[in-house]
Amino acid sequence: MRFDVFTLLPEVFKPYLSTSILQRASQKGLIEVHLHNIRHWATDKHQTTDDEPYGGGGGMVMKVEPIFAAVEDVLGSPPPCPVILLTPQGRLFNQQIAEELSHLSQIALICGRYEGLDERVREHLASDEISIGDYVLTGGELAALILIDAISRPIPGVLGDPMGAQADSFAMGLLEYPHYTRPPEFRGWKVPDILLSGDHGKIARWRREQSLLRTWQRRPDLFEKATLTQTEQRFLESLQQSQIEKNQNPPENNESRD
Ligand code: 6GU
Repeated sequence: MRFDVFTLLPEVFKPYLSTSILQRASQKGLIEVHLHNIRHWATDKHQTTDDEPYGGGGGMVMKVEPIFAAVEDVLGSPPPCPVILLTPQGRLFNQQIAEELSHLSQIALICGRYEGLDERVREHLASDEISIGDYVLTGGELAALILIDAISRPIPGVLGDPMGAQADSFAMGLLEYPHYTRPPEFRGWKVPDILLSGDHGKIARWRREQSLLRTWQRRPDLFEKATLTQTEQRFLESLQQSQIEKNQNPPENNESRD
């Protein structure tokens, strides 16, 4: 998978990409991240990449020409791959989108900065727009890193454990079960006995039930898309039944936690 990132801040990508799993993925040739500084395609002597908005008002707008020049110079015209604009106005990124994009051989990412960018980039260069959540960042760089990370993980060989990415409960549409490692007791807080029992069948069942319980308590909205076995369906119904008996409903969503 090749990523071409167009940004005014290429240096912010390097520390994260040269660490741990993503670095190993690059060394193994599984991913390639090419960083392109949009400023190199600015044509005036001050290498201007932003300008005042037509119609007035505050803030600066990223200029259209350097972005087109950068993308067309690197990728050709028309680009042979999706060109994704990172913007809070895009469709909301999730695991399903990450997995779909992980099957592609190449993706271009354009990071907006300042208060905005010329609408013609959106209309005539980008083929997709993605947001990572309902909050506003100062630029698309962190969002691009998040996409690169989430899109790389499902690529075979990126995680050490070949089952790794599929076994993630989020990939299966649920929240993760609780994890523990040594010591078996810390400040009086014990690891659940079942995890020390050596009974792998029971452990697997406990984990699946914990995933269901957590999802039910914190993110019941995820059940709308998850596919459950009959046993899991029955476990969920027993949770609902015990809750009805206590006359208490699960939280609507995770905003009401804590
Ligand atoms: Cl992709 N960019 C910016 N600037 N802010 C965001 C975002 C992206 N996603 C959520 N907030």
